[in-house]
Amino acid sequence: MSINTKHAALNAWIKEIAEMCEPDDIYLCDGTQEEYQRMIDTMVDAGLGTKLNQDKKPGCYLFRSDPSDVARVEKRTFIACEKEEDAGPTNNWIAPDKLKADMKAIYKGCMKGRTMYVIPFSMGPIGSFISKIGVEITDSPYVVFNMKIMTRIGTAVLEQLGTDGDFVRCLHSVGKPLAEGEKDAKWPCIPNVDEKYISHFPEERMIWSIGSGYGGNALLSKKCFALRIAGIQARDEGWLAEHMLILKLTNPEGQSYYVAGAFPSACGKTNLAMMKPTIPGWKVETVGDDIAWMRFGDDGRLYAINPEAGFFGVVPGTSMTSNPNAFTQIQADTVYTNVALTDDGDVWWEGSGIPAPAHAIDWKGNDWTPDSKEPAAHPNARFTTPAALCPVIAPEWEDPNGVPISAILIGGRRKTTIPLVNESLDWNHGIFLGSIMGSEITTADITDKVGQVRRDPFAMLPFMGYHMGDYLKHWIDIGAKASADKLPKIYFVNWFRKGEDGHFMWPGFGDNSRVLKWIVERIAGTGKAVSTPIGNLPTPDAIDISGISVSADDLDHLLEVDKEAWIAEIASIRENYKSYGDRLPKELDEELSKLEKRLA
Ligand code: O2Y
Ligand code: MN
Repeated sequence: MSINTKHAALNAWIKEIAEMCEPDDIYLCDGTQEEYQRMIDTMVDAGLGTKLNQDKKPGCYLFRSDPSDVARVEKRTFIACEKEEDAGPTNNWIAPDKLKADMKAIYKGCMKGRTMYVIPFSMGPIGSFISKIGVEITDSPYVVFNMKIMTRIGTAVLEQLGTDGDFVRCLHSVGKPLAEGEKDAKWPCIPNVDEKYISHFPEERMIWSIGSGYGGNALLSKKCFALRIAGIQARDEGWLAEHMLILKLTNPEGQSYYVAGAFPSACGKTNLAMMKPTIPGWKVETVGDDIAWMRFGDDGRLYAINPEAGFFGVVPGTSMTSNPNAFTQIQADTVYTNVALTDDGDVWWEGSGIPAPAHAIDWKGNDWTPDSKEPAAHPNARFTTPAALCPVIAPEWEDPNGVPISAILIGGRRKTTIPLVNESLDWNHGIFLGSIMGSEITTADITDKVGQVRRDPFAMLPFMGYHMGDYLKHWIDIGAKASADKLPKIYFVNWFRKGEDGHFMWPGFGDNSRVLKWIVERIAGTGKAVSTPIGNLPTPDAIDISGISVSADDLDHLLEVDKEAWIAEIASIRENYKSYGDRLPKELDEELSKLEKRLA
C-alpha cells in the first residue's frame, strides 16, 4: 500500500503516516466533482448522512455530528513551539517532543478498518504569488467533501507542488479505529473532549489533529493552517494572515473600494461580507467571509486574497432578513451539519424566518416539536457552500493578484464606550485600536467575568500561532515598511451599542452600509469628521441616516466620546497589556500614554 506522486518528500510522509495509523487502504484525492459526489453517496448509502428532498434543496445533504463534537475546542488547541515563551500568554503550550510522543501513541493504529485519504489542497488560487499548498491526510470522507468545497483540492494542486514544492503537513483522524466487522458510528470521534487534540508544530509547519470530525478541528485548512500556521509564515515572510472578511463596495458613481474587516467569531462577519446595502445605488460584493491573506504589491499597496473557496457559516439566525444572499445561496449545493430535518425532507433552523414545522427530527436525531425544550438545530449548526455560488460573489474573488485594500475595519460586540465608527489617526494608532478590540463577556461564556471585556486583538485570540505581543509588533513592522499614504486606513466600528434600557441603538445588517459609505467618503477626502481624543469621529450629519429611524439621542450616543468610560477602559487595557510582559511593543505602550494624555 503506497502512493507514488512525483514528490518524493510527500511520498515519504504518506508512507510514514500510513505505517503509524495502519489504514486498510490509501486513496489520493483527485478533486473531481465525481469524487465529491461519490464520497457523499457512500456516506448517505451507509446511513451516515441524509440526501435532502432534491425538489426543495437540490444538491443538498444533511449530516449530524456526535453531540460531543459540535465546535472548536480551544482548551484542546495546542501550539507546540520549541520555546514556551514563544507561544505567549494566550496559547496552550506543550513541548513538541512530549506532544508528539503522546499523540503518536493515540495515532498508532487509529485508522484500522478505514481508508486514509490524502488531500492535496491550495489555499488561494492555484499558482497565485500569495497562495500556499497543504496536504491533509484524514480518515474522514466528510472531511474530504467539505475540503473540496472549502479549498481547491486534487490533481491540479499536485501539479503545482511539482517534485519538491513546500507544503504544510496536516494530519487528521477521527480517532476511532474499526475492529474486523465492527459497524461504524454515525459520527465517529473521541467523545471525551479532554482526549481530543488540535496541535500545531510551528517550526515544522505541521498540524496534528485527532478525536474530532467537526469544523475547524478537522478541516485543517481553515483556522489551523490559514491562520495559526500561515500567521507564522506571514511573520517570517513579511505579510499578513488575518481573520478578516473582504468585501467590495461600489458607490452610485461606479467607484469601487475593497475593505477587509476583523471581527470576533459570532459578530456577523458573513452577514457583513454579503450585505445588501439599504442606501440606494450602493452595492456590496463578496470576496471572502472569514480569512484574508495580504501582501504588498509592486505599487506598495496591500493586496488581499481569500485563501478559501467556500463558506463554513453558522446556520441558525440565517434568514432573508439577516443575510438574504447567504439564505438564497444555501437553497442548493450545500452541505448542512446539525440542523433539523423536516418531515418532507427539507431542513429547518431557529431564526430562519420560516415558521417552525409541527414536527421535525432535531440535530441529535430525536423527534422534535415546537413544544420541545431543546432547539431543533444546534446553535453552531453549519452550512458548507461554494463561494462561487454566492449570489453577490465579486467577479475578481479569484484574482491571483488579489484586490487592493483601501480600509481595514476592526470591531467587537460592545454595549458601551466604543462609538459606531472611529477613524484611527495613523497606522500605529490603528494597531493600538486593533490590540484593544474585544467583546463584553456574557452569561453564555459560563464564567464569573460577565461584563468584563475579553480583549481579542484583531479577532485573532483563538487563532494565534505565536506570541500575541510579537504578532502586534509584526503589524507595526508591516506599517513601517510601507509608505503611509499607500496603507489602508483603519476604522474601529461597533454595531452593538445598547441604550440603558437594553435596546440596540444602531439597526445593523444592511444599514451598516451607511457606515461603509462614510468610510469611503473619508478615503475620497469628502467625509466630514471631528478630531477627538480617541480618533476621528463622523460629524452628526456625516452618517447618511435618510430613510431609517435612528433617534437623534441614539445618534448622539453612537458618536460620542464617553470620557469616563474611556478612562476606565485605559486601566483595563493596561492590565491586559501587562500579560504581554516585555513582548508588548513599545509603540503600543506609547499609544496608550498618548491616549491618556489626550483624554486628560
Ligand atoms: O465551530 C467551528 O468549528 C468553526 S468556528 C468558525 C467557522 C467558520 C468561520 N469562523 C469561525 C470562527 O470561530 O471564527
Ligand atoms: Mn471565523
